[in-house]
Amino acid sequence: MSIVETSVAAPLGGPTLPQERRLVTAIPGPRSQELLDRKAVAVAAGVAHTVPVHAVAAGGGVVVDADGNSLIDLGSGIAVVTIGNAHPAVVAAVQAQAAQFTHTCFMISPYDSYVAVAEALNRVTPGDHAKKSALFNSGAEAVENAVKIARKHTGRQAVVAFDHGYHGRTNLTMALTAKSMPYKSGFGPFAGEVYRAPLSYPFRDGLTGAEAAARAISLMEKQVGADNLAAVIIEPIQGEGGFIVPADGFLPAVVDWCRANGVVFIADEIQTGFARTGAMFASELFGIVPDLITTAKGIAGGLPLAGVTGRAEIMDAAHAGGLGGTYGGNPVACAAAVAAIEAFEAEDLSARARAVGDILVSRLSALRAQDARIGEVRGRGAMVAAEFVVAGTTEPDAALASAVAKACIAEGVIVLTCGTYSNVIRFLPPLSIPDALLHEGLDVVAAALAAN
Ligand code: PLZ
Repeated sequence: MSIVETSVAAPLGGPTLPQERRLVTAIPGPRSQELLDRKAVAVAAGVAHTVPVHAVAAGGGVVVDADGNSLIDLGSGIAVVTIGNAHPAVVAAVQAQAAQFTHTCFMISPYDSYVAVAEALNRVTPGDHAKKSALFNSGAEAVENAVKIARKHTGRQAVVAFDHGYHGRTNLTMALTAKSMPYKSGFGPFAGEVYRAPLSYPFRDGLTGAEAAARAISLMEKQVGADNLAAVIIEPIQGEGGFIVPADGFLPAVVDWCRANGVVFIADEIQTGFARTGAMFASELFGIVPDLITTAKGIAGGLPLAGVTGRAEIMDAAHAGGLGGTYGGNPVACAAAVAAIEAFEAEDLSARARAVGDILVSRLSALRAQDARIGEVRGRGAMVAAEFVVAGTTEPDAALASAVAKACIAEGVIVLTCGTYSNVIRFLPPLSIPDALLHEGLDVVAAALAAN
């Protein structure tokens, strides 16, 4: 019998769910375990999971599983449901659009919601220059297309990405991604003409922003050559790499160098975008205006959609028919994005992200003051992380990060790890989480740390 048929009646999702942590079985409970057994047989082993529960509903700040457990969500499905899972405006927009039509292919016959998303992206992204957008299905696909556009515009081929960078799992984006295991190992050969520059990682390199920028620029000049370089791509705050916030001045110096040398500066805001960092886009926090910006994740409240937005003259470099894809800018996903972007603005979710961030930083900093195994607490807005080290050193402690994360999950709190050295726990709660639940989640984190 299938797990769905044997499940307890699925509670309604979205904001109607009781906002509580509730454990009625061990994690995983028997119904989740049944699904995990089926998954192991039916789904390729490469598609792993970190939280062993079978989700049946989610909303506000909780995920409810098939056994009736209610877990506090401090991960938002990797920074996707920033506005809250099953946000009522997104649900209504999806239902209305799905009843109207589900697909025409925008390259065959265009429709309004795609154009509306492009207009909204052009309006809400940094800079007041003329902009255009193109829509795709996933973050990786947006990154691939940003590189295609930059190459066509410049007539150059090389691309520079950074240490600790993450840009996706497709062939070009694997080449751009820094970390081998699990993203790249055994999957080569990778795309050519990709070069890696050193980042600014204040906790580990002790450099000022200007010094770190000079180091990166020297590599670009000496090992690549500006005349060969189409684009520089960087996450304003590295996500998968460990929530690394560059030192002040690093990003502006890199942008200035790009502009002086005709290199397209691409900000990958797939994880940082849409109010996550306390601004609509993290670029604003660093005072930079990217030439191109890639978006996905938070854009559509959980529906798969991604975008490339940027200077109109760069975006228009690709010939008619040069960009597209069967599903890119699917009408249901676009309707969701229109509703989500409205909610970001109407609910002032950037302010909410800053308030959530204040709670995260003050609670985690208090923990750090008592426990030298937390080397650094860092982040912006509701994108905050704790980096674990061997006390008194900067030596990464991946085992501790993993043990604490596992203990939190067992106690009904979803936390995610990240980092090149796998020693970082990151906090990305949905902005719809009630403050009391966020505090309870952090109490569980504190207890898990004390017990390990
Ligand atoms: N660029 C900055 O964060 C996706 C990946 C999780 P896709 N990050 C989560 C995993 O293990 O696959 C991401 C990102 C940045 C690009 C991407 C890629 O976005 O929508 O996963 O393709």
